Amino acid sequence: ADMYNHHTVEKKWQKIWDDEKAFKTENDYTKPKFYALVEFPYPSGQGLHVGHPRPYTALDIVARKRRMQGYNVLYPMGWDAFGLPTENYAIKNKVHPKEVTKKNVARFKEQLHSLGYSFDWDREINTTDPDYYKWTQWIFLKLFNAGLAYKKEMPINWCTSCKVGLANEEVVNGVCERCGSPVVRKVKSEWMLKITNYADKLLEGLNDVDYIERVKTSQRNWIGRSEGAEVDFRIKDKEDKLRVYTTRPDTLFGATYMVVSPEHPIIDKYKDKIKNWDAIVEYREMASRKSDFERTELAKDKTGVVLDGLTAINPINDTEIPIWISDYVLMTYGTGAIMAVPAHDDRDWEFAKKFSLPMIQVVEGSEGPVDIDAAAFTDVATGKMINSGFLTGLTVEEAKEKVKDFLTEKKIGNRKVNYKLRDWVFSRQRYWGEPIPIVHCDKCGYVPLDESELPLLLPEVDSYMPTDNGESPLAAMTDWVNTTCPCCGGPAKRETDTMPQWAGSSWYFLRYTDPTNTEALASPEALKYWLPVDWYNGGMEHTTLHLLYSRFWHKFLYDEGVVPTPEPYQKRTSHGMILGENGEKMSKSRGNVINPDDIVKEYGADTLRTYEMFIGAFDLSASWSDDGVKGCRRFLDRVWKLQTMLDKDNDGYSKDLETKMHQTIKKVSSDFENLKYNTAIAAMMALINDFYKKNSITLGEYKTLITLLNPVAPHITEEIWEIIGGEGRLYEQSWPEYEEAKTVESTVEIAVQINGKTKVTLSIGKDDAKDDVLARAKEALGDRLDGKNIIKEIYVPGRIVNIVAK
Ligand code: ANZ
Ligand code: ZN
Repeated sequence: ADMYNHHTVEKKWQKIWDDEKAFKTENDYTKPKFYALVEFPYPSGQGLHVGHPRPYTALDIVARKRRMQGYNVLYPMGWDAFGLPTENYAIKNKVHPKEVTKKNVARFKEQLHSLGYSFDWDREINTTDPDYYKWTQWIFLKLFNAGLAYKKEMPINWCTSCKVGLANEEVVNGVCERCGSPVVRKVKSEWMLKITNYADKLLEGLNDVDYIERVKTSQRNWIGRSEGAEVDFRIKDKEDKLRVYTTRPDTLFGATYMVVSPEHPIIDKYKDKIKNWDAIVEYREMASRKSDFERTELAKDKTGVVLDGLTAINPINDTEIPIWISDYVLMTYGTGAIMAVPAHDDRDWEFAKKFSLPMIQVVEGSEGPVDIDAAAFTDVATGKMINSGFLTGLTVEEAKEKVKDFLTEKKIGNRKVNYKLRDWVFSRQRYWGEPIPIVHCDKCGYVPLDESELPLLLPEVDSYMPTDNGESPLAAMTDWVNTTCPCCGGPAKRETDTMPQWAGSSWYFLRYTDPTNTEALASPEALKYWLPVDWYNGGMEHTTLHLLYSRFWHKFLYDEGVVPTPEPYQKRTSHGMILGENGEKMSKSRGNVINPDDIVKEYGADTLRTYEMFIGAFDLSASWSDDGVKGCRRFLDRVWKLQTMLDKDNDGYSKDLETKMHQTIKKVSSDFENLKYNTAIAAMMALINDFYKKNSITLGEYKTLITLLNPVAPHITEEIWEIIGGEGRLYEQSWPEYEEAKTVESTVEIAVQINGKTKVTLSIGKDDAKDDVLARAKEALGDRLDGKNIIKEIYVPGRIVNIVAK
């Protein structure tokens, strides 16, 4: 055979697959289904990154394999195309974001096409398409009508230079991640979604899905459910009470001071009574410049100021204790105030040490005395109560329950469950997003548009520049903004904020099931058949935002009767990053970015696919290696050259490789399902070494090999299939079967002895008959038996032949 030419072969098959609509998915409800999903990309100006093909190839492998196994497979692709980078590019280059998006999508699509993915391109979706975002808006209206969307004054991170609200993750060391300008807090009225109403359902649902453990754990931590109590502390000689949230009400006798957040309203209320007001103001100033993350970092040096003039009374023993303000207490969690128990809490301990505040030990370890002067004692599992009045002698768990009952009975507190999860800030003051379909009327308040008014199109604007006062560019479009109230017909104004990028991706997997439906986001039949997604793979960085948001929307739509399953995704896996050769993240500034186009050009798409699967364990990050790429190309060349040693007449397996064939089918089949693409490829590499060793391969062996390899390297294998006269197309063939019994080695090496001394070894079938084995043993001994008198012939099955002779 000629050298393998990836240029012609890959183009040829991509065209045939397109022409034949090879991977078009029908909604054929009679077949068993398999819905494979990868996170749709943001079509950035940089084009495809080598990180993209890793998950796309992995699920393409599974999709192709399942098709060969007779499943009706849905493996779709689309564009998550609203968002900031496109808008910023549009501003800078004075082009419409629509045009930018179109150009970027075309480039991405061409790149993905060149990699030979089996996506059904007839189901392509784009979140910026009005036929698509009509339904994003429709879901928002449903949320609004269900009372789950509301407007609220919120302090947001405001970049003074970009003039945009930033997410917490976008603020690094108090400055804007993008431009480095200082970020200030600005109070703005924002749309919020009540994801917190679904906190328990989002937690419980995790028990019913097959997500990798670290995804479940990080969702659980993000939701952060904790059980505790609220307790009221009286302020001495004042009317007010200071309410705290604690997960350790058992330690109430050990509370030696209180801490309130610098933003706590009690501070302003007693302004006149506070003697060190200047110090308080100064401290609050400083705290306002820090992010919540910086404030609560355990390692940081504790700071704070005492509220001079106010004290509190511990309700359990009527002791008077001081009240401090410190930034380690957040206004956004619990009640914004805590009772400090320095003997048993690490942060309180550090604070007490720094300001020489008293400590009272109230829990004792089972292993004798503990030194609370050296560190806080935080063990709850074995602890017993001491110095605690009616609680003394109880275990921590018993004491918790008893105090909770006591607090409830005396009406000075109650049981309380808290969550770390916050409501979802759903407004963006930007142009390139879905318009929020709400108008504001002075008489009627916030009024939703009628469903028939959707999609509410994004109007053309003169400038995409955000405004100085923090309003969206849409606010300048007075023609569009001024409208009539759907409720009373009076004058009203449209909402000018747009939705965040997370909106379109919160339900896109529903749309793929029925992407052109004009009556509904998808038909009930299509949803019933395809849901849940059987396997969803995506980045770890999307575990807490996208994955949680989309589960929230799905659960809401389930409660509304729109979707048939309580969970959107049955299985979730995650891939590791591909790093540069130096083991660092690929970036322009490091100059270590690999362009997938270059690899496809030089070595071919099949090589890139094989390499990205062979690079290492799928869930771990891996460093790029040019040698690794070349090695994978060599492997494919070797598969190609097997044509030169083909035994065309044998459509079965050769006897000596039969076990190996069955073993390889078994291993590759199961590895593909278990994210072990690298070991599957290694098994195929080992198999072809065996063909090279004997310089021959049967037709049956070759067909099986290329069928197994087809999901990884679809072009070269399809070409070989055609050359060796395979019937039809390779992608239409059945997945190879193996027999369990034939995966175990059936031949054994036995020793052939004369008078107990081994002379030769012999390869026999485990089940071969005794007479047959003895005959072959004597033949193998050749002239060694000449002139000898055989007395006895012994065969220990599968182990030894011993000829006793004189
Ligand atoms: C007294 C106490 C004693 C506490 C003890 C802990 C250990 P999780 O599990 O995260 O819910 N806390 C409450 N509100 C806070 C706020 N707004 N900012 C910072 N810390 C706050 O943690 C609950 C615990 O975190 C609460 O229980 C409280 O400290 C603190 F030995 O109360 B604890
Ligand atoms: Zn009105």
